[in-house]
Amino acid sequence: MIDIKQNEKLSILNHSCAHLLAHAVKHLYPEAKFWVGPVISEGFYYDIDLGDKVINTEDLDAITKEMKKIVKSDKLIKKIELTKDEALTMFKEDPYKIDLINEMPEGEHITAYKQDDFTDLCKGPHVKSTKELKHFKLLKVSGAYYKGDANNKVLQRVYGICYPTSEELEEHLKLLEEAKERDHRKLGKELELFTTDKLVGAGLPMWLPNGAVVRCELENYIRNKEIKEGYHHVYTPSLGSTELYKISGHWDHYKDDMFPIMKMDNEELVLRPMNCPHHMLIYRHNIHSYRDLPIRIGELAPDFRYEASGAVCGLERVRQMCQNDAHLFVRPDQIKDEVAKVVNLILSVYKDFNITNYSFRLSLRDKEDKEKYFDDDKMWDKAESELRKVLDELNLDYYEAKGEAAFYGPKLDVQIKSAIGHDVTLSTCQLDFLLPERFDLTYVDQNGEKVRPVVIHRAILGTFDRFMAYLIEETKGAFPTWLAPIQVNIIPVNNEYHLEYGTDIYNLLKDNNIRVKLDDREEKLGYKMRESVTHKIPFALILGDKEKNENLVSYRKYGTTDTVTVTKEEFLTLIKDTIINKK
Ligand code: TSB
Ligand code: ZN
Repeated sequence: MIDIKQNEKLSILNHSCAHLLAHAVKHLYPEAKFWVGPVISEGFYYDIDLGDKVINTEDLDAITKEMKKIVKSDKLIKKIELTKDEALTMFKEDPYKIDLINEMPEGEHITAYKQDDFTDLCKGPHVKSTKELKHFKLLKVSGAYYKGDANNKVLQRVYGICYPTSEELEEHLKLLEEAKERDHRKLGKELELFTTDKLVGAGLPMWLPNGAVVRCELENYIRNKEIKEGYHHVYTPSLGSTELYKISGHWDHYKDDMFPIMKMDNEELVLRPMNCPHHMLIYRHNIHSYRDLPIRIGELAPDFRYEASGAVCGLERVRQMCQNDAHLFVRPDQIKDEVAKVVNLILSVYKDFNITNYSFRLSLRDKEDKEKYFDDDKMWDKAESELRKVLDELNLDYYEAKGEAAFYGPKLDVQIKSAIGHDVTLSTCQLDFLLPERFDLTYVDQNGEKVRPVVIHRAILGTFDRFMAYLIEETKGAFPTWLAPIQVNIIPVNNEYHLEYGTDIYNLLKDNNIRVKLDDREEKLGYKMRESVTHKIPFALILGDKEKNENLVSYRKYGTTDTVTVTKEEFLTLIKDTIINKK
């Protein structure tokens, strides 16, 4: 989907449309007061104070009608230049605008835009006439705190989108509709993959049996892949003492993202937000020689983060997650090779899942932000330039982002876009010179001296939670056969004659570790076939007289309309091959 903010022409159009919206609202609700109406990646919105009035869908229709009227009447949009005093006089009825004007520095060049009987404070630029705003749509309305502060009044935020042509608008609306269909929260419910319950809490989804099957496959898949790459897996506790996190630096730089302390007897415990400190201690448990490195410690580990309640989203952003985590303890001369191996592992996994739409982001610190980042410029400069150098040597296409690093070091993040447009990190590979220092980690080098290793933090699937959200949206819930909760759905044409044969096939497949279901309900064949499709089961087997008498099966693959008849042995070979080769 086009990022409206990144396109100058569309930005101007959408910004002008925000004014058009405010203009129409002012006609319908003369008492309305306006805060801001910015362009966003998805179009525009306007925050409006309507007293106690809450805008509903019918109101949106009425506002749309009024906007169309103004469009039709072809009002010229004129720029007005103002001094601060003139601006204060012009907007004296509008406390929010007065606020904005007062916040502007003295001598600031102020402009407003006027269209007929409506004038709004604005930097511009705008289109020339309201008639250019013909192809818009108001999308939704929600409450939004004034200045985003929960102590302030709730304003009505109306969202919309505008395009130069009706075709472009229609295309956009179609994509929006498709995205809604792909939303993992919707599909997760329909396919019974996960659920949430207020009694458990926000951001704490529960994986249902169907989802748990997929997760288990993912866990086995990545664990096996890592074992082949020389990783050793461990299990460590989800709790740690506050002391541990004071040593690691989490206490100083990550406390706000952690759940509060649990005090018991003389102990202070916290739920861990990351696994690094535990893994540092595992490394420290032994004495290491330079010959032992790299040491790769992996764990599928639960972590807990106090994500804002407004930010939690299905499985995509949760408060308890399970990381596909590992910490690699390497010698400085091994950094490049190990980062390369991590990148290759990411690429190989993406190939298996057919993930193609992503970008690499080099996440750097924000030098000014002393609270978020460990304060050691020398260390940061070294880590950032080292990681950048490695990425350049690997010829990786990446962009840089300031203020996105971890508190302990820079990251190579793999960014994807979720169905509802969130830009989120899936995989990550991070270079860290800090934690080895904080935990006094060493190995004995060739000269018998104790020296520091470097740590690479990495998560390939990120977390199983977020990866699952991504997979659901990418596959639209139609998982590849190797992951599907049910792989084969057996449908006897008529229970009376074909159930026994159906049961034989069921047992054959089950004995071969295929996840199979026998639909023995007294329902019509067509109904059962349709349901098989609704549940997105990769293979439906239809068993009637011919199949029973000749020891055959007829199968239909999800997403196709033709039925193929083969011997049951052939089918077994086919399905096993499909699963093993992740087809
Ligand atoms: C890779 N210490 C490192 C680790 O060794 C770490 O914790 N990195 S992280 O903070 O970037 O988290 C790893 C991955 O977890 C991210 O790349 C992202 O894919 C996933 N993740 C982060 N926060 C959440 C969340 N709230 N819900 C679901 N997944 C998340
Ligand atoms: Zn880590």
